[in-house]
Amino acid sequence: MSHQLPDIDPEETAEWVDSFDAVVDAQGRTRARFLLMKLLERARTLQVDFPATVSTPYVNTIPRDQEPWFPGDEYIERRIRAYIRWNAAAMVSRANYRSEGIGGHLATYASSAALYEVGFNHFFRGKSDGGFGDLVYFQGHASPGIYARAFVEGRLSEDQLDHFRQEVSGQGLPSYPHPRLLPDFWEYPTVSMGLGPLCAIYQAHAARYLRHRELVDTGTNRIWAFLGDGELDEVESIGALGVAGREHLDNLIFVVNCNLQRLDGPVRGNGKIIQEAEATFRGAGWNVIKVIWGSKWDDLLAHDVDGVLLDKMNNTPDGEFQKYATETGAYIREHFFGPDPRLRRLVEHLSDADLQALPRGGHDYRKLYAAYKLATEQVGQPTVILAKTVKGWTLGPEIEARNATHQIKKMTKAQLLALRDRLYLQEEIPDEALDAEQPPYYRPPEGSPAHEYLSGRRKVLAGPLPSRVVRAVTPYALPATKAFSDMFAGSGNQAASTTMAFARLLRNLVRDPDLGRYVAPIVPDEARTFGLEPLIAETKIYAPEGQRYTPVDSDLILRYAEDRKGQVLQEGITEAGAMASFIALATSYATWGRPMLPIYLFYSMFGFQRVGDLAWLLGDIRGRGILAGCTAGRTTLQGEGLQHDDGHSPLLASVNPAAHVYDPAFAYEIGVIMEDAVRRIMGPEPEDRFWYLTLYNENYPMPPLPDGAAGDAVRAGVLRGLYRFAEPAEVDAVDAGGKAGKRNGSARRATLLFSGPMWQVAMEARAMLAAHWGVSADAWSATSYTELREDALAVERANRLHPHAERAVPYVTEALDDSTGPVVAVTDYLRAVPDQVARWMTRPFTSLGTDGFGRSDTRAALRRFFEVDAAHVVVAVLSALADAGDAKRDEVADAIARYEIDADSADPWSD
Ligand SMILES: Cc1ncc(C[n+]2csc(CCOP(=O)(O)OP(=O)(O)O)c2C)c(N)n1
Ligand SMILES: [Mg+2]
Repeated sequence: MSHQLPDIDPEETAEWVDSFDAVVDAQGRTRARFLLMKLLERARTLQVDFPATVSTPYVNTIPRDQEPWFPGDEYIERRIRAYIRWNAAAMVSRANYRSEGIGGHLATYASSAALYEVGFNHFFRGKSDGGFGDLVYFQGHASPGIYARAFVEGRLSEDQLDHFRQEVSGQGLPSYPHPRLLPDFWEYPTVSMGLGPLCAIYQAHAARYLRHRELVDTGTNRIWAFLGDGELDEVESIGALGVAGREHLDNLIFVVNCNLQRLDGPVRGNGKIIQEAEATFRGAGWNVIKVIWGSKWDDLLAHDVDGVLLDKMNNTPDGEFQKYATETGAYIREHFFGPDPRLRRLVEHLSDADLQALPRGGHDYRKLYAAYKLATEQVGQPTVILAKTVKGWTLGPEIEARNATHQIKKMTKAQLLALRDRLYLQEEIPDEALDAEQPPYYRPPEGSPAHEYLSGRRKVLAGPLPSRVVRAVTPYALPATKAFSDMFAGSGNQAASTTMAFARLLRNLVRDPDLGRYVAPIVPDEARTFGLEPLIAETKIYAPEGQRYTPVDSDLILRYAEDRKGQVLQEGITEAGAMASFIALATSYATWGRPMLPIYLFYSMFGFQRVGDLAWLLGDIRGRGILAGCTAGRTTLQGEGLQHDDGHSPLLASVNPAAHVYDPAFAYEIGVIMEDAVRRIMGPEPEDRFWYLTLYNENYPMPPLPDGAAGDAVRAGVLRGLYRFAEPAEVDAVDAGGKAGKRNGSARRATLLFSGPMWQVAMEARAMLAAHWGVSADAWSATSYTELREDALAVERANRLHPHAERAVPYVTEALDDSTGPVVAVTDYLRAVPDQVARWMTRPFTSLGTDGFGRSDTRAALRRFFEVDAAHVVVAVLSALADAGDAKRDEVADAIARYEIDADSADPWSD
């Protein structure tokens, strides 16, 4: 590298290199390394800019002489920690003795108790001062410890602890952080590993967005994310680190509990997870603080004049460190210190017991305090604290650092006694009180020093945590109907797609004088595909640093405009990131007391199937907002092929209990659905639900919403999921090739159901049925099979459980009852979508859909291939009529021949 730069003083350079060579020769590599490190440190002090090295030696980042004064009462904090440790273990154990197999975790919290307690006693801010406090993402498997602290604080009762993992009674404690099931307590779901850290990064990003846009003052609030070292394996954990580095999110702190173990065994048995993580985080622009060794190691390091201890620390793999955590002092002396006489001498003055008790940094309260303090003072960078701990710490030799530790859920009486002694709780938990199956809980009485201290600290730090608070806010004035009525007018002769209609509605919403600024449009990298260039030019892309360059299209009206106060979140090519951003804004009503209306538009194929787990988290966290799956439909998106053609997202969305799923065909349907959604999200009685709309890029003239009572009926039907779009067709003439038709009224009847662009197919088939086969069909827009199914299931249940009540009829059954003949549904998704309502059909029901892998071709070719074109709909109707004796088999055969259907081709979905 440097040889490409001119050397202005080769002699001086040679002198420096020679002296360095001499050090290596005379004093060895360790000393040479030391000198280099010193020089780099000096360079940093003198602000000589030099690219950061990715890793540092395996020692604490903060040297002993730079540790701040510890302001707490260490003795009493240790007592409090002991109570919490005890109650956490007792709760899980009791639950498992009572209900075999109910599960729970002992070892995760046991390793991270000090990590949390330093936070609770000195850093995490609550909300009792009217502020929003700190946003803390607790490691999912550490939840027993968080419940145990809430119990010690008096926030949870013994009875509640005894309902750990038994939620059905209504008063139980969820196994993990689930705001859906314990909405006054948990705030951020984390247990699906990787999603917590990802969401925390975007939470920090969204906090800045809200601040820059002057919507919420989030300036003093920190986001803390606690995660496991094994969790770093998840791509979601580390995939967005660059966002935090790039945007200088110094409101964000990660604490990684590096107990060197995951569920099965060591995280990096042959390597060093802390060193690997350090390099990853540093490379992404994070401030890294390593807390590896407890205070007792400081003296040893101070005497390590030959650097042999440091070498040993650097060269010992994690698997070995795990082993030391299970071994005696003699073993450690022999294997860690033993091989090198200089090392052995370093610990001559220590007994075996001393050696065994040399603690790791993550259990050393002062070291952690120093790290947290530094992290909270860091400016311009997010911080990660990598704290080395022992998994199952204090739980005794049969549990600590064992490979099976994660799975241990019950403790024997002997183990509990040992734990009690280790925690010095003989007075609080006397022998006679200790029953293995029902170990007692312990809460320090009110007025006791521990209780006073504990509540005093939380008072200073603005109240308890976690605590989910939904503040009452004055509802916004909902957008004037003009924003929506634009959708109701139709497009005349002009062809438009539902995506274009939606983009226009979005622009109307953003321009709304009351609601507009709270709308947060989100896209990964597809704004152009969805026709959002005008929106970008108008409201600009959020960019924390503004636009520091002249955009290439600066002379155009539709230019790529970035701004510190920009409204559009263009998150780059990261569906997971965009979804995490959406989640942060979808919950800002709770987090920041500021309801927002996030509207996330994505390529529908890269929606639920890509980030389905985040969508599940969105339901858990009670998010409110609009998801729009654009370029939807397996045959409507032409020319893209198998990995782009979405033929199943409405089905994937339908399994999410928080989702309202709609598949609109026309602009006015979008208007009706969105008007309802905006009211239910932002209105006076908001619902903790989200909406999923599929949007297409096929252009056709958009019909208007009918006026008056007819329009009202359509509106109601659109929201319920089904309404009649076209009356039964007139059948007054039958062409020469067809069978004898009858005049309308006595003609054969059928009903066609369509959704989205398949309305064209249905209407064409309706005309062909009338003209060629004397069948009068009506056509219905099925805007949501999922809503229809939910209604039908509710009715079915009510009927089942109330045998004497009058039989209620599901909406879908009732609606379709006023016509006759077979029902044929045609969808651009797999047939399971319309089949959601098959069970409530009182007429013969056939569904045509696009099962199988997508293909690239023209729409016409694809619809023929997947057997969802008008000809196939006609054949399906005739076939059903023939089954009912209302048509001859010959008619079906004639239709197949007439429309040139290859009846002997293979199923399109068979490969
Ligand atoms: C996405 C996902 N995959 C798997 C699991 C199951 N699981 C729970 S805890 C765990 C190991 C956790 O190890 P680590 O992150 O190191 O946390 P520790 O308990 O050691 O602190 C696994 C695999 C999960 N909860 N989420
Ligand atoms: Mg771990």
